Amino acid sequence: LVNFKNFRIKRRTFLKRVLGASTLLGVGQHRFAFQQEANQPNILLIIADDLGVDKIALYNDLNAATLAGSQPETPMLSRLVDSGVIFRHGWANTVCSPTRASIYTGLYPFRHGVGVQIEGRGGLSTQETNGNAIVTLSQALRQNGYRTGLFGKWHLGTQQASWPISIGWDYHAGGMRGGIADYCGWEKSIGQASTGSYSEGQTSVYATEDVVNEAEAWINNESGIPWFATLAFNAPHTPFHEPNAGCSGCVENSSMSAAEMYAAMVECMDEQIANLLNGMDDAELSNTLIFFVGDNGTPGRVAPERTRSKGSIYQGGVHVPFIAADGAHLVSAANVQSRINDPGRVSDTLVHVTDLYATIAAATGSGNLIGQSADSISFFDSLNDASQGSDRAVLFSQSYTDVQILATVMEQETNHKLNYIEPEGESGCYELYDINIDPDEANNLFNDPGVSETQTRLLTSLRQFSADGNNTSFPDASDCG
Ligand SMILES: [Ca+2]
Repeated sequence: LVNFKNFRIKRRTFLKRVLGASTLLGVGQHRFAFQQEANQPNILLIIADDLGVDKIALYNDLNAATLAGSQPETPMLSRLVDSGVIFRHGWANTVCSPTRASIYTGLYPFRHGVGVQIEGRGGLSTQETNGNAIVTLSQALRQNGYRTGLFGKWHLGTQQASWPISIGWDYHAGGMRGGIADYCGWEKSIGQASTGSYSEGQTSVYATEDVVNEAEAWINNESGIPWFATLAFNAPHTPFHEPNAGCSGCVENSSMSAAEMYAAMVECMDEQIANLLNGMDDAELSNTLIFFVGDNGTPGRVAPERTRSKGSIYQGGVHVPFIAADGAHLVSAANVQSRINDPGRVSDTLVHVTDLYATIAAATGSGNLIGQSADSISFFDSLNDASQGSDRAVLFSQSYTDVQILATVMEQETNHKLNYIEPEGESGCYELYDINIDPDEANNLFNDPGVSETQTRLLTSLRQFSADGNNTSFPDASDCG
């Protein structure tokens, strides 16, 4: 066992060196091209895989969800909240690929065309379903002088046209697919835009740690050039396992339950995020904006309700942790200029993962490069100024295949939520809930006379999303009962 451990450490060090060298080659072309401006903060976008609010104790105080057992300790996420804003109502789509496509394009699934998980063929296209060209967030930021790096999971296609390095990222190191076989033995892909190609190989570096090792090496490689780094952790997606005490390996023959493993995997992600931020120098960190989101709800096996979890249109499928933080507030130095005022606050402004696109574009002065996206609504002003909300009046999430449609809307005005459920081979039906007093969606109010005006508004909102090429007309359908 001791020998095995030693081997592992050596291998990690070796990989770090190799990857450090390759990163240098990848971005060398930009070395003298740009200088970081004061209005060009670094952007650290952190995506947790399969993490709903029901697993994050921070949301306990927000009366936002029934919490499931085995809460992970997440001190780093708490520090982020103390350094920024936690959003009470943040939504993703119901599963991985549609959410990731929405983050990177600022579009809803019916427009970017990724309706469900990508398995095998298919992938993110640079054209909307109506034929308009898509400018990815990374393309816009790169054009604005940013280095762009993706660390971890992609899951938006394995064909060249859909590769990250084909559509805006200078560098990608991680898994190309939806999951990895084993956190301590997985296939790693390393791609560089400068060569237009990937190399692949097996690695035994603990996947959660690898994301941070890669990001750290890449960030430290050049200073003075603004960067956009996406940390797309595999954690806490399956395979569930018990990480070792240092969050750098896997315990074999664990006696933990699935829920305990899941919680431990979240704790290791939190610890690795802390490692990255604690390792950054103050000047770098104070000029970095940080966003943290889950890509969909908690998986059924460890969720409070198996049938209302990841993949469903209920809160358990779409309601995710959503935090924005300013590195300036993580640094103790005086006279650091911050971009988020009144840190440590809770925001009731509705935010959706599509909004990260316009928000990050606004934060980096790249708004003129992203084109028109009515779907993505910047909440950047609400970060600067606690008295402001965003212009988002309604949240909308969906998933769809040729035979099944799920969609949901929630309005800012009343926080009532309308679900549309059309299973394979059946006609659609609706449910309506008051999320303020019924966050678990237990009391269906559809066709209740007391909410008739609200119901009409929500149906109108939902049908607005059926315009312009959506795949359903959201018919007059019955109460789901
Ligand atoms: Ca996911």
